[in-house]
Amino acid sequence: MNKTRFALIAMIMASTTHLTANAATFVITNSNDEGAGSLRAALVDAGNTEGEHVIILDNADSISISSPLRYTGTSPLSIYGAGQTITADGNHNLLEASNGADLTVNNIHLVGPGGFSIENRGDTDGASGGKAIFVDVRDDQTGLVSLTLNNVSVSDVANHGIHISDCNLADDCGGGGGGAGEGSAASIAVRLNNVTVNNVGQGRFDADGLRVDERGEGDVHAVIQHSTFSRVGADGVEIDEGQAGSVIAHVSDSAFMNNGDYCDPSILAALMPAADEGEFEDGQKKEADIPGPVTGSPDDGCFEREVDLYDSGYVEEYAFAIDLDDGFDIDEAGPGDLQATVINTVIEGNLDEGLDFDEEDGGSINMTIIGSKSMNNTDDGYKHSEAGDGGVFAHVVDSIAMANGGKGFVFEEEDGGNVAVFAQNANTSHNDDSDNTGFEIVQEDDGNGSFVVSRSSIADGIDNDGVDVRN
Ligand SMILES: [Ca+2]
Ligand SMILES: [Ca+2]
Ligand SMILES: [Ca+2]
Ligand SMILES: [Ca+2]
Repeated sequence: MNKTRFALIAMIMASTTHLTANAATFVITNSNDEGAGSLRAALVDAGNTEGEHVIILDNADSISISSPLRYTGTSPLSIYGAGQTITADGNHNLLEASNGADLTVNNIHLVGPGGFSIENRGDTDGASGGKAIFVDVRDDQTGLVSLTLNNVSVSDVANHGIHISDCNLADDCGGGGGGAGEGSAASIAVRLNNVTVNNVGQGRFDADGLRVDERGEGDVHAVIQHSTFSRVGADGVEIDEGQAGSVIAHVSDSAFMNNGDYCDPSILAALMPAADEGEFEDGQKKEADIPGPVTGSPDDGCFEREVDLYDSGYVEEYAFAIDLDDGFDIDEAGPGDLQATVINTVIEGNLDEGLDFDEEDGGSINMTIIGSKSMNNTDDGYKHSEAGDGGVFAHVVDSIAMANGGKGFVFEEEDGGNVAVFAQNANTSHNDDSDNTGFEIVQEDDGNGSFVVSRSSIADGIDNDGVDVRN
């Protein structure tokens, strides 16, 4: 052990041993998958004793594991690496806190077996697909559950890169406002600093870079800084908050790039029905006469099929689409707000929206975007939709939306509430067909709508439905 390492260990020990009488520090001295002195053994020992635990990987070698590293304790655990790589030799989770413990991980790389795609899935034959880090919140948990990652990278797992689940349905929780499941009274805090998530979620449908499922009472607090999410099969980051509670997210100096391509259009487009949409008069088309769900594809879950019927039961319209995903997706439902700040962040080349924030039921969207760029995303650059009571309040400062397939900046407000957007030094061009596509601000029904624009260049125009624009 060199002097620097020794000093670090001494410092960590000094700073933690006073925490509780039972606190234990484990120094890992070999890179074996199991047995005395291994990381696995330390996790088991820590899980069997009360108190705040520290594990220090003092062995510079990397570790190859043949099954998940599991901490079953409920006391906080901190793991300090020195840049080691932990590699999974199969399609399984790497590191789990299976009883909702607060978990802190520093200076470690977690790597799955890789090679996953829709044509080489990780969720067949009863497998669910490995995750790099999985924190499972207890059903009876209260207070705040925290996951803190510093200088951590995760890559090459089939399922979510990082998953925190406060939902009793585990991987079947589903996403979005319609997400199912029940959760504990606890809130979730996730802090990522200098975290790289790359090439994960390519082995199954709806597997994200960072996924937070929050149900029951409780909020999600997310702080993401100096972090990158790229080549994720589904969303770079997805936060799903259902029932009571809010989402409060702060993102700075980060990047969301080229995410959302698990349902690879270059493979699936040829499997779409020849007529992938249709609109009919009442009495013209029976449901049995339109294309049915796609079957026999590499993953039939990738095909969205929407059918609207007349009261008579005849088809009014139908449409098929391939389900692609976003750079950064937040869905907040039930009572509670969606508050977010996005600062000095790049959102580029994602296969659906760059940023897609939805708030429904009681509560508002409070959004601040500073010094950020959203470019070359397939749909909108930054999309915000609010429904139910509550409004949309947004500041866009020194930020760019350019060459997105949809609109640049979208702020939609429905039901009770107002929409107020302020833009200063915003720059938009070449979004969609450039016909009033730089900003879209919508006041759907009752309430006020205002858009104040200062020192901005909106070359592709403004679509202000029910909204007053002031320069
Ligand atoms: Ca909860
Ligand atoms: Ca809520
Ligand atoms: Ca809400
Ligand atoms: Ca509203």
